[in-house]
Amino acid sequence: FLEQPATVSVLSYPFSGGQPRAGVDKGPDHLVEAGLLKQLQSLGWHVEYSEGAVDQLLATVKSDADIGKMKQPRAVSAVTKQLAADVAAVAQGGKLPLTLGGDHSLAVGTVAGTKRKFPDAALVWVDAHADINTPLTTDSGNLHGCPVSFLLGLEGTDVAPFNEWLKPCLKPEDLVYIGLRDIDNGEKKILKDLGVKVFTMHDVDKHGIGKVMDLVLDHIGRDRPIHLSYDVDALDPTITPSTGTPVRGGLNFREGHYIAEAIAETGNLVALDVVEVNPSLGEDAASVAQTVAIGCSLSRAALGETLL
Ligand code: B3U
Ligand code: MN
Ligand code: MN
Repeated sequence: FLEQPATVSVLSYPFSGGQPRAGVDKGPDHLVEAGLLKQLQSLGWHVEYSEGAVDQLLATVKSDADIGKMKQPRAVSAVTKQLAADVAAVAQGGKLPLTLGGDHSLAVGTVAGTKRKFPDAALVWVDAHADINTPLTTDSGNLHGCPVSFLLGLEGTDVAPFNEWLKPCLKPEDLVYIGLRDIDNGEKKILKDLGVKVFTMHDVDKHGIGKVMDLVLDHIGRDRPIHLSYDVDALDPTITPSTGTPVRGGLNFREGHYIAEAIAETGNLVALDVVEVNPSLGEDAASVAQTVAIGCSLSRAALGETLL
């Protein structure tokens, strides 16, 4: 689905407004400083890099009072609106957008952008969390817990400011989750009612990651464009400690990379998000360095790095 020479356009989006912890906006700089761009070049990709104008976008938001339960809705909407345009432009140019977050509310923009070029794209969401709360079901009000409901257009998501630019673009059958283990009760009901394909950590334990990825690809099909949205908190906190909402019992190092490798092997990846790296969290500098290094190695694996 990409044009030759294969080009990855890295979009840095230092945005933290979808959740309360400072520091996740520093994720992109740390990933780039760790050498991500050169590493992708070494894999044979042409690499472009640009920084989203997050500060300028946020300057357009004068005040951002809660709307219902939603926190910082104007900031999230302004940033994801521009990100959708950026991702769509990259995809229209035959290149692969790699969005570096920032928090996972950014996926409202990335997936909406992918869907403008590839309406048939499947979405593989790797996360400890389902991020499918709606403005009506969310307890926290943090919009990084809600992006999937906006993409699906669930009840309660047809709200300003999002409905000024965002239209539902995802169908429940387009979506597969891997790694979930912290799902709110309201989210469980939504997932069951919609019949979304979910591979929780229980399923990874039961089948092994190899079988789970076979089932993932059986579900979405092997000839469709794939958007991979990777929250580093899907991995166990011993592997990626520097993230805002760690949950024990996660993917181990190989399981996490195998997911990315199996998607790469399809040759159908058209967009990648790597989100929720927070260099301000974690016990020490080694925790941060390890989390950042894994953000890089997951990106490489998704873009075709193999062990042999
Ligand atoms: N489901 C909870 C917690 C959460 C979601 N995503 C993260 N945490 N990272 C919520 O706030 O919606
Ligand atoms: Mn997430
Ligand atoms: Mn998460």
